[in-house]
Amino acid sequence: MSEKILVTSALPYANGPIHLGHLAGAYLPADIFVRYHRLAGDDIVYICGSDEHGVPIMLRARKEGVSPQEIVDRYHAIIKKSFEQFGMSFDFYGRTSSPVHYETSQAIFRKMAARGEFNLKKEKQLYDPRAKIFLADRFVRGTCPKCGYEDAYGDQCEKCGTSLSPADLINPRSAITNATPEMRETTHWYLALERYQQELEAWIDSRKGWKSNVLGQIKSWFSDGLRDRAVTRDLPWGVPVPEDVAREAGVDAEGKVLYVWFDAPIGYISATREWAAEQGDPERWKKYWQQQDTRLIHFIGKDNIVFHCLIFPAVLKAHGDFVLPENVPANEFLNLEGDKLSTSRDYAVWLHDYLEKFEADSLRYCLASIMPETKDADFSWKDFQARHNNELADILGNFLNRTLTFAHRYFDGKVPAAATRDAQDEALIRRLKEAPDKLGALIDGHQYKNYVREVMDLARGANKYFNDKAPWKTRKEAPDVCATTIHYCLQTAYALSVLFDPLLPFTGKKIRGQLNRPEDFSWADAAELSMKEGHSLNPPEIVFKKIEDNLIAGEIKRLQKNKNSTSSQEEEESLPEITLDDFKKLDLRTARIVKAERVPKTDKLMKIELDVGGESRTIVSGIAEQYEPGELEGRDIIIIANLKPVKLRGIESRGMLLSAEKDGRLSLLTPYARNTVRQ
Ligand code: B3M
Ligand code: ZN
Repeated sequence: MSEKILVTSALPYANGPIHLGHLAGAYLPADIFVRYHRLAGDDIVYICGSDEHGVPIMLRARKEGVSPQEIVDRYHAIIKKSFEQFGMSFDFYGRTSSPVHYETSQAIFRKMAARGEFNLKKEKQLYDPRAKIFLADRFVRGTCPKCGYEDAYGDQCEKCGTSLSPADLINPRSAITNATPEMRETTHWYLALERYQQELEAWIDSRKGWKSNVLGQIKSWFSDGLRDRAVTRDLPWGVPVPEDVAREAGVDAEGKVLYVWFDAPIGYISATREWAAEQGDPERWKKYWQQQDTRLIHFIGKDNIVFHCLIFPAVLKAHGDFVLPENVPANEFLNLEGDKLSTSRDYAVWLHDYLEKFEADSLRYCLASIMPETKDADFSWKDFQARHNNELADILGNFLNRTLTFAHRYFDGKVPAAATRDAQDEALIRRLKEAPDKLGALIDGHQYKNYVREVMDLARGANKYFNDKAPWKTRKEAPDVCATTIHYCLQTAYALSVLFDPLLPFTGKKIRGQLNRPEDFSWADAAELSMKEGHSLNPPEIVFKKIEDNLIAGEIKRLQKNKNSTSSQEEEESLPEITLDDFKKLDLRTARIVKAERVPKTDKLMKIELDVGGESRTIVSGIAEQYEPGELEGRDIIIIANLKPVKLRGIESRGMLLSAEKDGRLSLLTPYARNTVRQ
């Protein structure tokens, strides 16, 4: 029975190109899923678009001396084109600077305001008098009160990890103009998220088949307690707060816009509206968003979980009328040659660059094979080359080529007749009959790596069948058996073109071209043995040319250069040299963690009771996102014992624990003493 499915992929920010990490996270799995369900005959719509608001876009525009619209126009075009060339099969790729999006976001905001779903809060915020904008925490810099680092952000000190608010900073300055910010009063609308906690917990409990990495993050938000969240900002770029709503609330709407994470997910709805209008049926979007029999699935990266699993569902609930997601199969992150991707250091493989040198399907195959479904994964150029050469070319390509070449050389380029089947023929046919359901279930269950392994295994089995049947021998000794072998090899070649199609759409088309078969086919056709005796075949062509070492070496060299380089930002932050005397000022001591607990109403702070050589002391550290209290207690760590005490969230912190970043993760430094004295 056909299903009605609405699929979205996270809207990429239109202030830079797409890289491999984006593809492995929110885009490739979705495209495989959608392509499969289309072939399976389901009523599926795939929506995406550019996310064109937010402060980073504004800052980039300021840096380049152009308008934000010029930035988003540039990158919307680059992103859209590279997605098309990568085979992303969106039904509609929209953008959140479109008039339909403004109208849709404002209408949802208006209805929620009318239903009393917002709390209005007056607050004091830092204002940049030169840029004439209020500063989000991230855009205030200053000296960290804890460690004295002079480039701490308004929300966190990157050096000692302490979670801060702009008011904590010493000598605060605007990250945009360096001006000294002024404290000004402003009013914002807050989504009353707290009141939805119970309902959201029950809804999450009702979800089936959600990934543990997603549920884990959601549960930690629940245990911290959901708090109301501001859904408006004072910024010159964004969807304006509707004037009628502001007037009604007695607030001056001037310069107030919807928070980017309030309007962006609504971009899924507005893009579906634009799609429906393009279909000539403007109301058709409601069939997907406002009927409960829709399977709504959001494909995202793990950094977007809270917005898609808590905040956007709360908005949809608060508004009423909308379906909520069946699943949000968020992927983890993709690293690059063992290191974290870094767009600021250009330590990335950009999709539009890749496509100038390599085939889309080679990358689709490699990324799907290593997909970070439940844990971070690593892309390496050597592995990419190996998978292309040893699997795509040597297994799939080889089977196709030897089958078609044999059919042209000895059967006049036609499908030969099949005589009686033997056990090997039956076994192969059985695998073809079972494949559509088996592979379809893996894809529908978001097990993409398993799907890739199984479908390539089918190609391996086909090669084994060819070798075991040895048609080059039976051609002389038992021509009927030879004809049967090639007959079923051609059936298998067609089946593989269908079963690989969600993953390798360009290759699937090439194979069907060589088999002289139309592009009108369904998933179930893979099991139909539909290559008829006497059907004429087109001449064979190599489907996967090998990738040479020198091409890969060039890519690795480029990355190495960027890996070691530092971005201008990192150059600024590399610290000045110190002398031995400077170092001797540090009183480094080992300490045992006696007790650890999260500091209430903070995301990052942990209060830690220590035993420092018999003396008890308390420190506060920004490690609560990386560690659980329980796993810290009893551990020995190293602290700077003579750091000037500082009060954080009312707790006096006397010292600082030592930590370092390794493989993109925070690692606590711990003492290692040999048990025995070296002889
Ligand atoms: N643009 C964040 C990101 O690109 C954001 C996604 C919006 S999805 C509604 O990771
Ligand atoms: Zn600090």
